[in-house]
Amino acid sequence: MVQSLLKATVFAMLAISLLIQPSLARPEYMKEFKEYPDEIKRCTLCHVQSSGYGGLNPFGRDFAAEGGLTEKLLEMDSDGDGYSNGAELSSGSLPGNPERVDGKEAPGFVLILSAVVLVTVAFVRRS
Ligand SMILES: [Ca+2]
Repeated sequence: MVQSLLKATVFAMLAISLLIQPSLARPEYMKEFKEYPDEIKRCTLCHVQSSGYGGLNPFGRDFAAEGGLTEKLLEMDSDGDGYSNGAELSSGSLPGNPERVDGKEAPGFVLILSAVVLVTVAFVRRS
């Protein structure tokens, strides 16, 4: 039983390390947003997930294309939800996620972790 649990733990750690990519968020970019509410100051401002997995969201791609927080970027509606990036930033909304209304993280990390736990439990039961 202990050996099975050890195998399952090693398997789970390997799975997590393969699924999670390092974050590409850079603190120097966040300096451009210092006048905005704290709710938007997170990796998911520009990335699909807080882990950096999934790449840039629509706002992150537009930010990169503009080379920074420009007036044009503030007037754009990167996520297509009908609100300009500037309006969303000022209200504490993430402009790269049309479903986000209060700055909550994307559920990606939780889903990945849940999948790893389920696979680990299945592995232990099979052993
Ligand atoms: Ca928008």
